[in-house]
Amino acid sequence: MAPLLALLTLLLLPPSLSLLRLPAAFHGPRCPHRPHLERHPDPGRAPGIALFAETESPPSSPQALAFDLPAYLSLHLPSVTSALETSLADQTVPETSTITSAMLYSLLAGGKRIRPMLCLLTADAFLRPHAAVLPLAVAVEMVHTMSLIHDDLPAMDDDDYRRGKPTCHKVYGEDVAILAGDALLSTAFAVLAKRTPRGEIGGEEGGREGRLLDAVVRLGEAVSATGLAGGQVMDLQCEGRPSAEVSVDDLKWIHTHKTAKLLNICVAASAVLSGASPPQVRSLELFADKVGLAFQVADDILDVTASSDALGKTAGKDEATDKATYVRKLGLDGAREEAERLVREAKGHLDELGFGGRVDGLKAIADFIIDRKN
Ligand code: GRG
Repeated sequence: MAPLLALLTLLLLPPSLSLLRLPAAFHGPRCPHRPHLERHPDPGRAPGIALFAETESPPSSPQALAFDLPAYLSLHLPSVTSALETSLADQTVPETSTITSAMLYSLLAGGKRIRPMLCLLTADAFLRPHAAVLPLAVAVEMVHTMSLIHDDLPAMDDDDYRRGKPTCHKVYGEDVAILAGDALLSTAFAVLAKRTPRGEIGGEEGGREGRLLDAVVRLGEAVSATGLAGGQVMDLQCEGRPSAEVSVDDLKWIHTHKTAKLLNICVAASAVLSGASPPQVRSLELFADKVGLAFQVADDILDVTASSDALGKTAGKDEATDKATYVRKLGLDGAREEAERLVREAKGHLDELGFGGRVDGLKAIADFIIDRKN
């Protein structure tokens, strides 16, 4: 219990950031069917980052019990947090204080840090040092944070709360929030390309720059029309249709692109930088694609079973907006079975690597993704 309390204290340390209020100016395309929702969480809490400490019941599968994820986090999360905290140091001058403050506000607002952990756990599976993949971990968290900032904008999901705090545009205005997202996205590529220590990259010595280039390309593709951006557009289009007209295949396409692609790049690029062979990278991609879908099924379940306070964002929103979800399509029990099936199959792809216990951390995080409380 003591290590869990220590971890909770560590994770809840607030960043000391100034909250500037600036005028909003945004004229993006409107999407229909977005009634304003009144329910919202208590802005004083930042539950996202405390998830492992707050988990009330132990994870259900024996795999998760075998690997001590909270202990792993307490050991390795500080290096990620500190890399995120210092990631904008070279961009921070008096003239940039507004935008860097908005970027850091969202980047350090909390969050489960699942994506950075996937990067580190993949390097562990290949017995490689974290140094090679830490810039990748920072880069994917920057891209993820950008996607949350943009997702919360009035032109998209129109949310007031994220990670238990007012959304970036509520604090800084839509104009600055859009630009903060843009800057996080482009900085992610700069961090990955510039800060990855060449000497720590795995594989043949002559192939290291090529491996880094491969990782950069994968990150670009993950955000492209066949990645996050395309998945989000399809999601917006489906939101405008009655949920009965949206098929399970549509949902699968949306979430494979909108959610799974970013998890895919975490493990695939980390494996590439760790010296993995193409078949090994492929097994990890299949793992991440299934975990990514399971993640979304779990999100849909939480939307109807958890409170806004526990989620750190508005709960019950899917139901209120007649959004097509796995719960609507499969029922609550069917959605739970689907999540379990996906995670079971995902773990099967890890076993293809023949790494034995070295993939237990990745298995534990897959279990956590469907057992989580927020
Ligand atoms: C601007 C090029 C460009 C792309 C962005 C807005 C957008 C396009 C995509 C939306 C992507 C999105 C918000 C996907 C949802 C992914 C998801 C399940 C988020 C929640 O992840 P958690 O639970 O969040 O890991 P925390 O806060 O814990 O990090």
